[in-house]
Amino acid sequence: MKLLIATHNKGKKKEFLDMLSTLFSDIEVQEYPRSFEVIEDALTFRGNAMKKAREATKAFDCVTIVDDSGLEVEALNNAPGIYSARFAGEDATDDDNNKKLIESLKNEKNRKARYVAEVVLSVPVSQVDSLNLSERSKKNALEEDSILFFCARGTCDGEIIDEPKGEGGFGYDPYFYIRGWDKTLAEVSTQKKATISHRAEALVCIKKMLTD
Ligand code: ITT
Repeated sequence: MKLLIATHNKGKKKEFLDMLSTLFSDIEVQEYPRSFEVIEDALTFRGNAMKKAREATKAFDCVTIVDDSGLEVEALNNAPGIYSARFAGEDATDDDNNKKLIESLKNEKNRKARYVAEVVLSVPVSQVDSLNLSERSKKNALEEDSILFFCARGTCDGEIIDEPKGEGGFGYDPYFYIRGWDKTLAEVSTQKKATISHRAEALVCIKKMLTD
């Protein structure tokens, strides 16, 4: 099956590749050109994820997977949320965003946070046969403009710590601490992260919708 992983975030792409290869067989990944940009101007994770999926599927006419994801911090009224990639400004790096996060939480005792991912797998109606979907599983999708959209949300609970730990993961992972593991998400392998991650939870739901 040809699949477009429509993200410019290398960390996210690596995780998708790793998880998809265990969930689906025979995936041929399509190239996603750097020049293709979707303006993320919706006000929800779902809205932005649908917009990315819709525009990429129309442009490349291919089965597509996307997510819109982010970090919600309780003491910051769930900020940065949908603005997680640009918390410290339009062209912010992960380091800039992490610095702003830690500054924003200075003297704050409540460190509860969670990651959220809204994953969308979109399938042009003309290519539905390549997925061998049952009539029942097709009913799990929203249909719009001759595209089927399978959508699911996943979350991952943790706490924000002041000092980074670990070299793995991406984004806020070096500061995202999992108490039960006594580790941040940057200290574990991609495979271990996928046992609890927001992205993995959503993807497993989508896999269930496809095999219903
Ligand atoms: P694409 O839109 O091209 O996929 P992006 O990085 O802009 O790339 P989002 O708009 O969905 O993607 O923003 C997600 C941001 O949320 C990401 O840049 C990180 O800052 C943060 N984030 C989401 N999931 C994360 C994870 O698993 N680990 C660490 N940070 C994460």
